[in-house]
Amino acid sequence: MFKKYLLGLVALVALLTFVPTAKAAEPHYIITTDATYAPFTFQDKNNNYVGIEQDTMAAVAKREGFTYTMRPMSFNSAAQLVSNGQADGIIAGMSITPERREVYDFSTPYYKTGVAWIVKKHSKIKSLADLKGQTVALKTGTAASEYGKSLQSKYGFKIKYFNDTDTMYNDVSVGNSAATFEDMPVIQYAIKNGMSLTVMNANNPGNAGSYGFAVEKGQNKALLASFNRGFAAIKKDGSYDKIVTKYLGAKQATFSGSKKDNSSILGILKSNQNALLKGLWQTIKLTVIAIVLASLWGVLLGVLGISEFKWVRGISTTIIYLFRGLPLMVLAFFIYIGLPGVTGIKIPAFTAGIITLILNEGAYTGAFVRGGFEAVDRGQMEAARSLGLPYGHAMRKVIMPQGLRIMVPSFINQFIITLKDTSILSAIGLLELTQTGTLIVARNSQGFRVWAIIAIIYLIVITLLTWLSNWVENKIK
Ligand code: ASN
Repeated sequence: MFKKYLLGLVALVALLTFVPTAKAAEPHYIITTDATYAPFTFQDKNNNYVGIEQDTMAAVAKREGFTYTMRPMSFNSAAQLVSNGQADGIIAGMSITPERREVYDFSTPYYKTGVAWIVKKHSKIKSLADLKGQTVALKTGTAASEYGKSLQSKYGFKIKYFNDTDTMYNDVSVGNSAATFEDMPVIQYAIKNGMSLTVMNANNPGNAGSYGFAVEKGQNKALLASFNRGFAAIKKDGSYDKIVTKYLGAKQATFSGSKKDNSSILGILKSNQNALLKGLWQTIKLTVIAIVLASLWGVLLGVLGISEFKWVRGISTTIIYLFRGLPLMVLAFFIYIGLPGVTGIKIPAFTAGIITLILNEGAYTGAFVRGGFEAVDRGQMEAARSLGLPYGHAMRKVIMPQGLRIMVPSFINQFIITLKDTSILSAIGLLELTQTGTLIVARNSQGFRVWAIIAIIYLIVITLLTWLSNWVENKIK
């Protein structure tokens, strides 16, 4: 009897302690967005994501009492992460289309759009017919690119795909591509802020419907309902319109610094100092962690590769073959976007990036480590064994020290390659140095200066890394 009361009491206490906290805990969501889609989402000079969508999301979340992590990346990746359940929602200037309704559930529309076709200022191209034989730049996976593609056979142009809007614009403005297709509000904002392009169909945009916030079809119903409720409220009380005016009315300088800031390399360096430092720090973190772990993994693969046992050698050879053969970007997409769709386990972009580097760089390291060990005269192993040293001992005391010494230059080489390879991880939205460059160009349109700065920073870091490696090499000797 007493036991029963006690149990009841415990249950009551548990209920009282947990129920209120469970109620107080706000739901947390992962939301993806398109990193370079001003005025909807873009980065300001302090590396903060701003724009109509960012302010809208913040206002809705505050009203509805949820929190979220915003993950900016390319539109295509952003959409895929939601369609395979890795992220909960997407707000990325995403047109509500019938095809997409098969895969996503959309909120009430929040912005009307249309498709523009765009050429360089003072271009000789006057009509779509002039595009025959020319190249048109499109952005992967977007409604505007579908629209452009639907005109391809009629007008006979070639297509080149880009991952982000700004690189695509730049390709047209420097004259590599003759034209591009993009959403009207997005291109108009860019032109207003100095992009030297011209819209050819300002009064006659292609039909593209409206933008909506989206979740995976049939999933995250609570989030979608919250968005709709919150959006209706901020629309009603006028705060949504204020947000729109704030961005459409603002000069680019408000977000990207003054003209003076952007007219010299020094000015750009100064006004983007925080962004560049953050990007550099991310690149260094990725590089150092990847170098250490990939080297360990690579040495292990190398040791297994000269094992006494054939099957062990087989495992090592297969792993090296597999991960050396896969392009780094494919591997990154597979780990970050592909695998979680099947396993249901979400992997943060940074972790996915590190795993990608370990597997790829580790495979290369494994290959040269195996080669290095094999290069140590086989006679030495036999000599060591005939002196009575067991295999493991002979390996550690005789073969490995000599082998590793031969490999030092290869290691240094691999370290430098690893550093450079981190730039490929910008594709999965990691805000390292290269992605930082993309985002700075997105707001100030100073491609030449920004990429010169980024290139110099890489060269400086690579020089430091080489010095450090050489110093270690001399110490070893
Ligand atoms: N407007 C594009 C679309 O709906 C998305 C984007 O480029 N952010 O496909």
